[in-house]
Amino acid sequence: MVIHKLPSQKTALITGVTGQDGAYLAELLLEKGYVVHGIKRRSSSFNTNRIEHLYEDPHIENPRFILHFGDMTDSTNLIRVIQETQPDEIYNLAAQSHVQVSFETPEYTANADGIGTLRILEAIRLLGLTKKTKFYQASTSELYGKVQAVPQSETTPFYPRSPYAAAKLYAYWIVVNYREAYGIHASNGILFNHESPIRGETFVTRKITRAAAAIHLGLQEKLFLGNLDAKRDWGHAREYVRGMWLMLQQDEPDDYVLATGETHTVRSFVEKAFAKVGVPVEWRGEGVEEKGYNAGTGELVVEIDPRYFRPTEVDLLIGDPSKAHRKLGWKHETNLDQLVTEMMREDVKLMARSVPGQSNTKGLAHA
Ligand code: NDP
Ligand code: GDR
Repeated sequence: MVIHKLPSQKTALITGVTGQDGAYLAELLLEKGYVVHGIKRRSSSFNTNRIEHLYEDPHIENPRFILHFGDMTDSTNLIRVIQETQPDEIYNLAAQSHVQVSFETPEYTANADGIGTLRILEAIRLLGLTKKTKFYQASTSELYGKVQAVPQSETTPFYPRSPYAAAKLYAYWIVVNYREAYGIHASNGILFNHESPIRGETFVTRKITRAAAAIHLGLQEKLFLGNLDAKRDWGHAREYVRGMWLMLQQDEPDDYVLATGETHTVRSFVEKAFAKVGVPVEWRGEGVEEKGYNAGTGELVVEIDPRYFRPTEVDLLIGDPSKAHRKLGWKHETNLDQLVTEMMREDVKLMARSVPGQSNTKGLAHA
């Protein structure tokens, strides 16, 4: 395919374009006039739902959104795609991103999330793009792991608590090293949890909003969860991808925390989500015996399943985003209540489609 671009047009390459952040970032960059290339994995079923609305027929002249097959574990593929696309900016969002799954697939997670990052940095170097291509790495608040200090900032020591976090630790430091050794404009965004209606269904927020919607519509009886006491700093993904872009617009590369500065338990997320569909949750029992009941009807709606507990947990995350505020002019806008409202509204709509004759969003009139 021949890609003609105007001299003023920037080119970006996004790995992980089919994921939550990849979809929001592709949308943002296309709005800004970029030519956007995305790497997607081959899958036996469609994995492009989140970017369907951005899709352009590759047969049209000068498409601005172009997908390439690829994988973070395949250097030859990464080198070829980077050589062909000659990007001004690379956003490395691809990862096996589920913390609990990383305990089951530690070697693959290290390969894709850790060495995968090295493969891209090496490609930039081997292709002579160290002065041209700016690089963003999707680093994570999971690096802080076992609490050393709060709120966590760019200077708080890391203590990873999962194979995922250990892989991302390698990625973080190899980015710093390539920046210092070869002068690459490479930055780490240390992003705290960010969610949205297109969040993966097995992360706890989306698991809760989908289940609350399904229970409300009579499609499911109860929800099984793990550790209700974990505390997370949850923001909105759309705002966080803007922060990624801002990092690459700076004269100098650097590392930045993006967070809201507030923390909440999983338990309180459950209460907020169920409240949006008129179900007040009352808790009885302790530890794995704790259960959540619909305080109105007495029905059991939440149970603990120990299989969702992690061998090592990250108990408390609360970020200090003041550097990003000061240097990037970035600040979160959506608070947790607004985030839960939006996720619940979208999941009730989604679930209602599977109920014959049901398309209402009753109970969400106030949401
Ligand atoms: P998702 O899990 O939604 O998306 C991950 C993306 O990576 C998907 O496009 C997935 O493809 C792709 N991918 C996975 N493995 C490979 C591989 N081996 N080769 C190529 N592509 C691969 O994650 P998010 O969008 O939520 O997160 C984006 C990045 O930010 C990740 O690196 C994550 O670790 C990190 N992060 C996320 C935070 C969050 O709260 N969301 C917070 C901090 C960091 P497919 O669709 O085919 O599965
Ligand atoms: P996290 O997100 O591990 O913070 O990683 P997740 O939503 O999976 O877990 C958050 C907390 O909820 C607890 N929890 C459960 N989690 C899941 N998934 N399923 C459950 O049933 C459940 N019950 C309780 C967990 O124990 C945990 O404490 C996310 C990912 O997006 C990473 O890629 C990213 O780097 C970090 O956020 C920042």
